[in-house]
Amino acid sequence: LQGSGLVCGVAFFFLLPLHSAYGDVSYSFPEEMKRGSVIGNIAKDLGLEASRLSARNARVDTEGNRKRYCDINLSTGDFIVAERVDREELCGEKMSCILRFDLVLESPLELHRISLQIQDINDNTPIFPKDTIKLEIAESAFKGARFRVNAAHDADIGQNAVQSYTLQRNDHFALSVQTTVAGSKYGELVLDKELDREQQQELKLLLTAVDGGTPQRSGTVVIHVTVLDANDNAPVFNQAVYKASLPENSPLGTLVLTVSSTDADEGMNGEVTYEFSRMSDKTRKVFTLNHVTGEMTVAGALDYEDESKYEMFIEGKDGYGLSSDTKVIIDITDVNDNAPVIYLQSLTNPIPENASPGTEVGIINVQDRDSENNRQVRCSIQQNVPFKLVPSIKNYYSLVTTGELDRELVSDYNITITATDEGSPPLSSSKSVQLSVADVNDNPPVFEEQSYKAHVTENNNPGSSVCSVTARDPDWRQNGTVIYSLLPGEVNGVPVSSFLSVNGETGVIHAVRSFDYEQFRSFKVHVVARDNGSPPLSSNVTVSVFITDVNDNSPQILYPAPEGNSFMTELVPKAAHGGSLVSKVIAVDADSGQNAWLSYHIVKSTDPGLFTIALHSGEIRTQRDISESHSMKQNLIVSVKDNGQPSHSATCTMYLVISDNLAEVPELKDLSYDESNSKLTSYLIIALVSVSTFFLTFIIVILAVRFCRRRKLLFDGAVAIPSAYLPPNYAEVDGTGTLQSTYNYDAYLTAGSHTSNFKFIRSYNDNTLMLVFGFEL
Ligand SMILES: *[C@@H]1O[C@H](CO)[C@@H](O)[C@H](O)[C@H]1NC(C)=O
Ligand SMILES: *[C@@H]1O[C@H](CO)[C@@H](O)[C@H](O)[C@H]1NC(C)=O
Ligand SMILES: *[C@@H]1O[C@H](CO)[C@@H](O)[C@H](O)[C@H]1NC(C)=O
Ligand SMILES: CC(=O)N[C@H]1CO[C@H](CO)[C@@H](O)[C@@H]1O
Repeated sequence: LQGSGLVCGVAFFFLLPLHSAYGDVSYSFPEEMKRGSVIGNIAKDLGLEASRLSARNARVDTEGNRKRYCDINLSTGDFIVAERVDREELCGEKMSCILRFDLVLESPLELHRISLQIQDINDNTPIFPKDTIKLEIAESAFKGARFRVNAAHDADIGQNAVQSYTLQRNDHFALSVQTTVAGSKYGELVLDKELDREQQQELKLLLTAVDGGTPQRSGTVVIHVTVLDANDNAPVFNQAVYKASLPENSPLGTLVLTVSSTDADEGMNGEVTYEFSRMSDKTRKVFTLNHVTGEMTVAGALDYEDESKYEMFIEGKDGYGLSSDTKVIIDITDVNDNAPVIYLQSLTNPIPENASPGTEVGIINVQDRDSENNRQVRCSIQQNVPFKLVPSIKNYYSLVTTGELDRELVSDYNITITATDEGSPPLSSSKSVQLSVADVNDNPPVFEEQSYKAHVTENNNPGSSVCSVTARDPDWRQNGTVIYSLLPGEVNGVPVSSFLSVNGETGVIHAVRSFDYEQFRSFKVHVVARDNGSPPLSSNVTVSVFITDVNDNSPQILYPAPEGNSFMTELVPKAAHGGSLVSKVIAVDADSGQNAWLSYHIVKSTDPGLFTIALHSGEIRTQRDISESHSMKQNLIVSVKDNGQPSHSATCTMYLVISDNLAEVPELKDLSYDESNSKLTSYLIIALVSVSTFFLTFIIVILAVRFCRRRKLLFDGAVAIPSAYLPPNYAEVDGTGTLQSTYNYDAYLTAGSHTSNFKFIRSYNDNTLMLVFGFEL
């Protein structure tokens, strides 16, 4: 029952007074005293005899199996500390901590209660639950925000427990110490100045808790403040303006530049993505931007000539949409990618061949779309042409001639203009210009020969060709078209045109009439070759016509006179000896050469053998002596023959009278002379009359035709009279006997030879030739 009473005594500890009246004793003693420390003297306090304690077997009992914290010195009666007493262990946070003992004495049994109040000493320091306190505070926290810090714990109680806290000096936080309802104290960090994660990402604050004991004890903890990011920073580009220079024609995918920005924030707040903000559509097609890396690459064709500078803005945006932008300027540098282009602005084509050196033929413009050196263009043409390029203003060049042109040598030029720029590598282009040289009539026709000789046998057919002349003119078309004509002139007082005609186109020279070698043997004409240019150029050549003889004339016997006209008689002396010259036959032949080489023969004679005739001289000689037996009248028929092929001959009769006296000769008369004379006169009269009549008729016809034409004009005669139509240079000659107008035709020797000086009309009878000279009606 006592034991349980002691246990219960703990429960109503507060109710009991320390010094109870039942012989009990109370002590108060600090904890943690050394073993053997004397708490008090029980023997004295209880009034017991110390010497008897041992005898009475005094002992201190504790309840249960609790440790024996205290004991009694039996020899002195002192109540002493037997074991270390730790108040905190025994009583924790209880304000009152009382240990109860029983002092048991035997013989007689005596029981005394001893209560020992353990006094707290400041033997514990304030302790924070963890070594470090981690606090995460958003940087966006406002001033005044409070953050509670776990309280420090001190096992001691009362004044020895945590009394206050102190915070290490810092910029941002102040400490406010709070007391709970239970009375314990804790600290609160009060944000005194806003945090900036970007400035200071974490803070370490030393918080010290102190108790109220003496000596004072303290415990510290490190408050680790991590400043949490708030998206309070926009991305910031490293450069305000990015500049890059890029050659044109850079391949797709070429990296242009990389923009980068930093965002002081972290996490999503600091994750920057890039995109184009302000840019033209054109620019948009040419560049792409990697949203994550900020690499800008070429995505389209870059053409310096199209656009030499690109400007755009790139926006950098963080995860929560804060953004900023930067300007990007990209300069495209020129690459020599455009060949020069040659424009032919004007061209004089064809150029007349007489253009003087230095004549401007064309204007050329050269353009190169590149810039600077790449657009510096040099222009040239090939060497071997008489042209050059003269630089003019800007990129203009004049194409001028450098020398004389001669169409007859070179009529076409292929001028290749080459333009090369000064880029590296240089580009060039060329253009071919066709130039023709226009003809100028600068070449007179030139005869192939210095002079021409023609041989014509006489009695030729009118219209037969005599020879032909050819002249060449290297000029073009009409400037080189040669027309032949005869130079007017006279041969023996007769116009040359009555002898020859020339075909204006072919140069074939025709005889207009039959020539007679016996009339003239040669003549000269001048043939003019004239071109058709304007003005025309001409040259002339001499054509010598030699008429060759034909045996067309019979020998003509001059003596003796032809038969019938006179009876010439030669007297032969009777005494003539053989070999004496009797007479001579004289004959001539109009032909020449062999054709006129005459031989004489006696064809028939009265007394053959009496006379001989010299073969070539025609001298008639006696062969024998004349004798009486010979007949007085001797007739010789002499034939005179030329040597032509075939030969012609004439005969005559030589009357010889062998007599010494002329009176002996009978019947010598001459009648025919007068008769023929009067006949000739009457023929002449008739001829005169007919010519006069013809002439008169002719005049009348001309007048009539003229009159008719005028009437036609006046009265607008609708009736065409085909027969009255006459070609301008053609004269129809009325049939008045001499001309056969019934069947005449225009005997142009060559078709279309209107350029011939004359025409002739051939009558039905092929042998008669009429020449009609230029009567213009
Ligand atoms: C000029 O050039 C053209 C084509 O380039 C060619 O057909 C012609 O034969 C050339 N002419 C000359 C005279 O070289
Ligand atoms: C002939 O030459 C003249 C100048 O003398 C020129 O005007 C004309 O065009 C030339 N004719 C031809 C067909 O070339
Ligand atoms: C004929 O040619 C010569 C030189 O060849 C020239 O002197 C003369 O004037 C020319 N005659 C005519 C009529 O053209
Ligand atoms: C057991 C014990 O502590 N005895 C002590 C009691 O007191 C005397 C005198 O002070 C000591 O000598 C003993 O040793």
